[in-house]
Amino acid sequence: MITVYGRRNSSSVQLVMWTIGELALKYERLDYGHGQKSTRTDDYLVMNPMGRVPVLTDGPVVMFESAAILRYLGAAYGSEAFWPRDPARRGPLDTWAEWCKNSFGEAVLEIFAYDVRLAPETRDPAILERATSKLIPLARMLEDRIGRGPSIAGREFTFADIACGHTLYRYFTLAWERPRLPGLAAYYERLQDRPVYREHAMVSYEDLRGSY
Ligand SMILES: N[C@@H](CCC(=O)N[C@@H](CS)C(=O)NCC(=O)O)C(=O)O
Repeated sequence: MITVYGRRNSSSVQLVMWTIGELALKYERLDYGHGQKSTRTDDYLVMNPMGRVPVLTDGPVVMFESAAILRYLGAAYGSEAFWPRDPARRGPLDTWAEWCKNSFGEAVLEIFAYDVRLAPETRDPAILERATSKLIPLARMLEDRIGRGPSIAGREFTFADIACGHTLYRYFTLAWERPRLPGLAAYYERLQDRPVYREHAMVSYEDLRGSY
């Protein structure tokens, strides 16, 4: 049985939960992290010395880092389409998965930190301006990659769509001046056709307001 330790409103937990949903795996999820059970106990720190969410256990396997968990689940349980076994097919997709998590996703999180985490009275608009000018070119790159889609790989839905799509709910709902990118907007619409995306990746962040 798979156990996920982490609160629903964490984007890293959302990445893992959406993967579990796509792969139709049995799981239990325990509410750990900000506002929930502590990730600073000795027992938790044995699983993740960073004291962050998520952690995933699958029998004897204990893991943290959501992108590594996505790859583990893909390799262990994914179909050939979701997780191509041929490195020559998977590698280029993994490039986008890595880029989406580290470049695009991190830039979305900077806007998130400004708009949600900071209390309004502590916000310096220069921070939003810097974050916006960082995110816009990255969003254009993602738009170019998706092209007519329907997915990052072209036809098939793969693990790379989870790495790229899990922050789009925040991208499209945070208060910032988004560029007009019809391909990216259409991609987000298509993701919303997936019930497990709506269930696991479109999670309210209202409880996190002012939490810095
Ligand atoms: N690179 C890590 C980031 C983990 C991380 O920073 N998690 C945040 C939530 S997204 C966290 O644990 N925040 C503190 C908390 O909830 O207690 C991953 O992708 O798993």
